[in-house]
Amino acid sequence: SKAGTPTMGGVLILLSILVSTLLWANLTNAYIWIVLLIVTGYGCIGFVDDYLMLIKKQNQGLSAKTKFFAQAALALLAGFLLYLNPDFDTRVTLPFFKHISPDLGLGYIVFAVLVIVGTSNAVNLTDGLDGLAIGPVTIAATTYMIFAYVAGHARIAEYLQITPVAGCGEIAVYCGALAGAGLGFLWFNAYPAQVFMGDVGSLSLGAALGAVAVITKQEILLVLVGGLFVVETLSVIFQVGFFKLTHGRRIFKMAPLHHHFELKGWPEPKVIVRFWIIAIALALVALSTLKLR
Ligand code: 57M
Repeated sequence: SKAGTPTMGGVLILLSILVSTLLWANLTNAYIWIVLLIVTGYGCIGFVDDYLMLIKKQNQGLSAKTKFFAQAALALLAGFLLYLNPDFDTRVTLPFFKHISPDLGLGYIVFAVLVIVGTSNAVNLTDGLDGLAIGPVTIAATTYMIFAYVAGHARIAEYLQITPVAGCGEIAVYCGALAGAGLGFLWFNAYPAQVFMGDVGSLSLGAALGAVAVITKQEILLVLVGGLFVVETLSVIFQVGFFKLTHGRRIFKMAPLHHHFELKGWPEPKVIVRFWIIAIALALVALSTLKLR
């Protein structure tokens, strides 16, 4: 029933993010260029993938291997650029524990790659029902807008005892651009969708959230803020693992998880809105870590 719905709406999301950030962020800030590199680079990977499938009418876009290597290479570059910044802290922040923050040193680059590539693919897996990905992406971007502002403000960061990151307040502008672009897209992607975002949108938005989590030093918290993406991804991992182990049996009617509920008979809008409710609740719990520690 969805055949014929235009896709690659992610191009519009990206343009909106780029224009807003270039207009309103401080362009002498290195973090801004790193997040722009990530969102544009992953957008290009997604664009090529969509282009091959839609316009060239190939059955498959980029191979999984090529896509993964391109994603990893870009994330590696971003991780390396962050590592080169003498002010950047290679300790990882653990939510709820203010005194435990393991220093990964050079290993932080690999950690950043895992966060960015993982989030990119998790958002891509979630993007299978109208508004299901863009809603939680917008919620997560708004949450990180607050974290970025707080971490970039020395006095507030000290008061809340969170890791201060000099210059990261500018990332709040970028998160605002992500959230605004997300809301604008949701207008048209809301059920019944007039447009899908395509890989150009899902891969780049996921990577953008991963990069923001790394820069604001709230990396592990992304598991909570983006909990919905994590659960969708785990549903696929468990489903495929169980299927292989048991030679054909399944845990869910179908993975990713949203298909399971659809097959149980929930109407599509019900699955979507309930998943949004969970995303909002998780974002609120994540925000509570500013005080609960
Ligand atoms: C992309 N793409 C959507 C749209 C969107 C390993 C396996 C879990 C992989 C997974 C997969 O291929 N995931 C990646 C999912 C597709 O949406 C397009 O893709 C873009 C995002 N990359 O922007 O352009 C379809 O999703 C629907 N859609 C909407 N509204 C939206 O706003 O309705 C998307 C956005 C669209 C549209 O129908 O065409 C997708 O789902 O294909 N594979 C799966 O998800 C498949 N699961 C599966 O095979 N499960 C097995 C495995 C895990 C063992 C199982 O459980 O047994 C499902 N894919 C589909 N139908 N299409 C199966 C059911």
